[in-house]
Amino acid sequence: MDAKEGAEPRIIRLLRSDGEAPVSGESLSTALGISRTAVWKHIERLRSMGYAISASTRKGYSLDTPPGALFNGVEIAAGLTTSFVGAEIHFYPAIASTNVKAFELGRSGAPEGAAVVADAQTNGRGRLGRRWESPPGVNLYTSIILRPAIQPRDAHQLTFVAAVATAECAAAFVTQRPVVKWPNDILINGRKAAGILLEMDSEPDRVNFVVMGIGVNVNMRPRALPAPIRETAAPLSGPGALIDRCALARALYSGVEKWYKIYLDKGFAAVMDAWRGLFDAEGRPVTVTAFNRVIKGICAGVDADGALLVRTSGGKVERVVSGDVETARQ
Ligand code: BT5
Repeated sequence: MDAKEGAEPRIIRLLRSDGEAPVSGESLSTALGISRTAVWKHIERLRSMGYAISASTRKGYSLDTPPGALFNGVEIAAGLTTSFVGAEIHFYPAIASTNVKAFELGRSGAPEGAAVVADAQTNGRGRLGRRWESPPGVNLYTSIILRPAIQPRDAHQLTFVAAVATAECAAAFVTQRPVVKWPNDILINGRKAAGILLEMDSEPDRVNFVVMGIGVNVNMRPRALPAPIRETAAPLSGPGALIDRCALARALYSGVEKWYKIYLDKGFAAVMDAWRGLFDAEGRPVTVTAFNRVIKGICAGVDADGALLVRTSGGKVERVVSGDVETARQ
């Protein structure tokens, strides 16, 4: 486990703060308020994580690993500017599902904003027991614990918070305009670049915590995916230009914190205004599969509670709270 305010991200930050100049063990120990032996132990751990840190007895420590060259919790935390999202980062090279881990951490009292990140998931989950393809070395899989004082019936609203934050974050890394697909996908050029899985632990009248799981296809090439989704998935990065996953994770945490605060301070309507600006299916023919029912019609937008509205051929407007949508291409 790595924490933002833990010693190791701070050491990395300090070693990078003065260009190439070495930093003495003594100044690290003073800056961190820990003994020189403790500094040395942290340096050893950082080396074991893959950081190239050289030491000279006269000058001190130098770091030769450029920002973003490694993908781990220390590297994400070393440049993080949020106040609580990602303040505690639990990083795993491989894990069954970051959502499952975050749920366990939530149950054992992890604070709001604590995040789980994995380089690979062996059992990445989508909605309704579906699978989220999660190969190593290429994507971002993260789950954030939130503890909003809301009713369980309103918890689905946080899916829209996540979608706006993820789309806004994606927009900072790609030239194409990200689009949201109701209720939980982010599309680039009509292909799925990110998915959101919200899970909660609640009492009948209160939410104990929500796990906001976000999977982003960052550098994965679709040919790495199984055949059925090879045509429907896309990464954020274009050919030959990889995106720094640590920078993306930090941008995502900043976005989630920003939109979560807007949600708590200004209400769901403010989030939905932004979400509607990213939604392009209104007025287009849609086919919705919801609880084994298929509804065909024209998308009439999304109501104030985030339900999808579909005008069927008889003129009736159906309200859909959960389901999968296929939108005809324009
Ligand atoms: C989702 O479900 O889109 C939610 C995905 C959430 C994944 C994150 S990763 C971090 C956290 N930990 C987890 O275990 N999960 C969350 P849904 O709308 O049900 O879409 C699932 C469908 O998307 C699958 O049935 C496939 O068709 C397709 N799919 C699977 N993997 C994909 C990928 N990597 N990229 C694009 N599409 C994919």
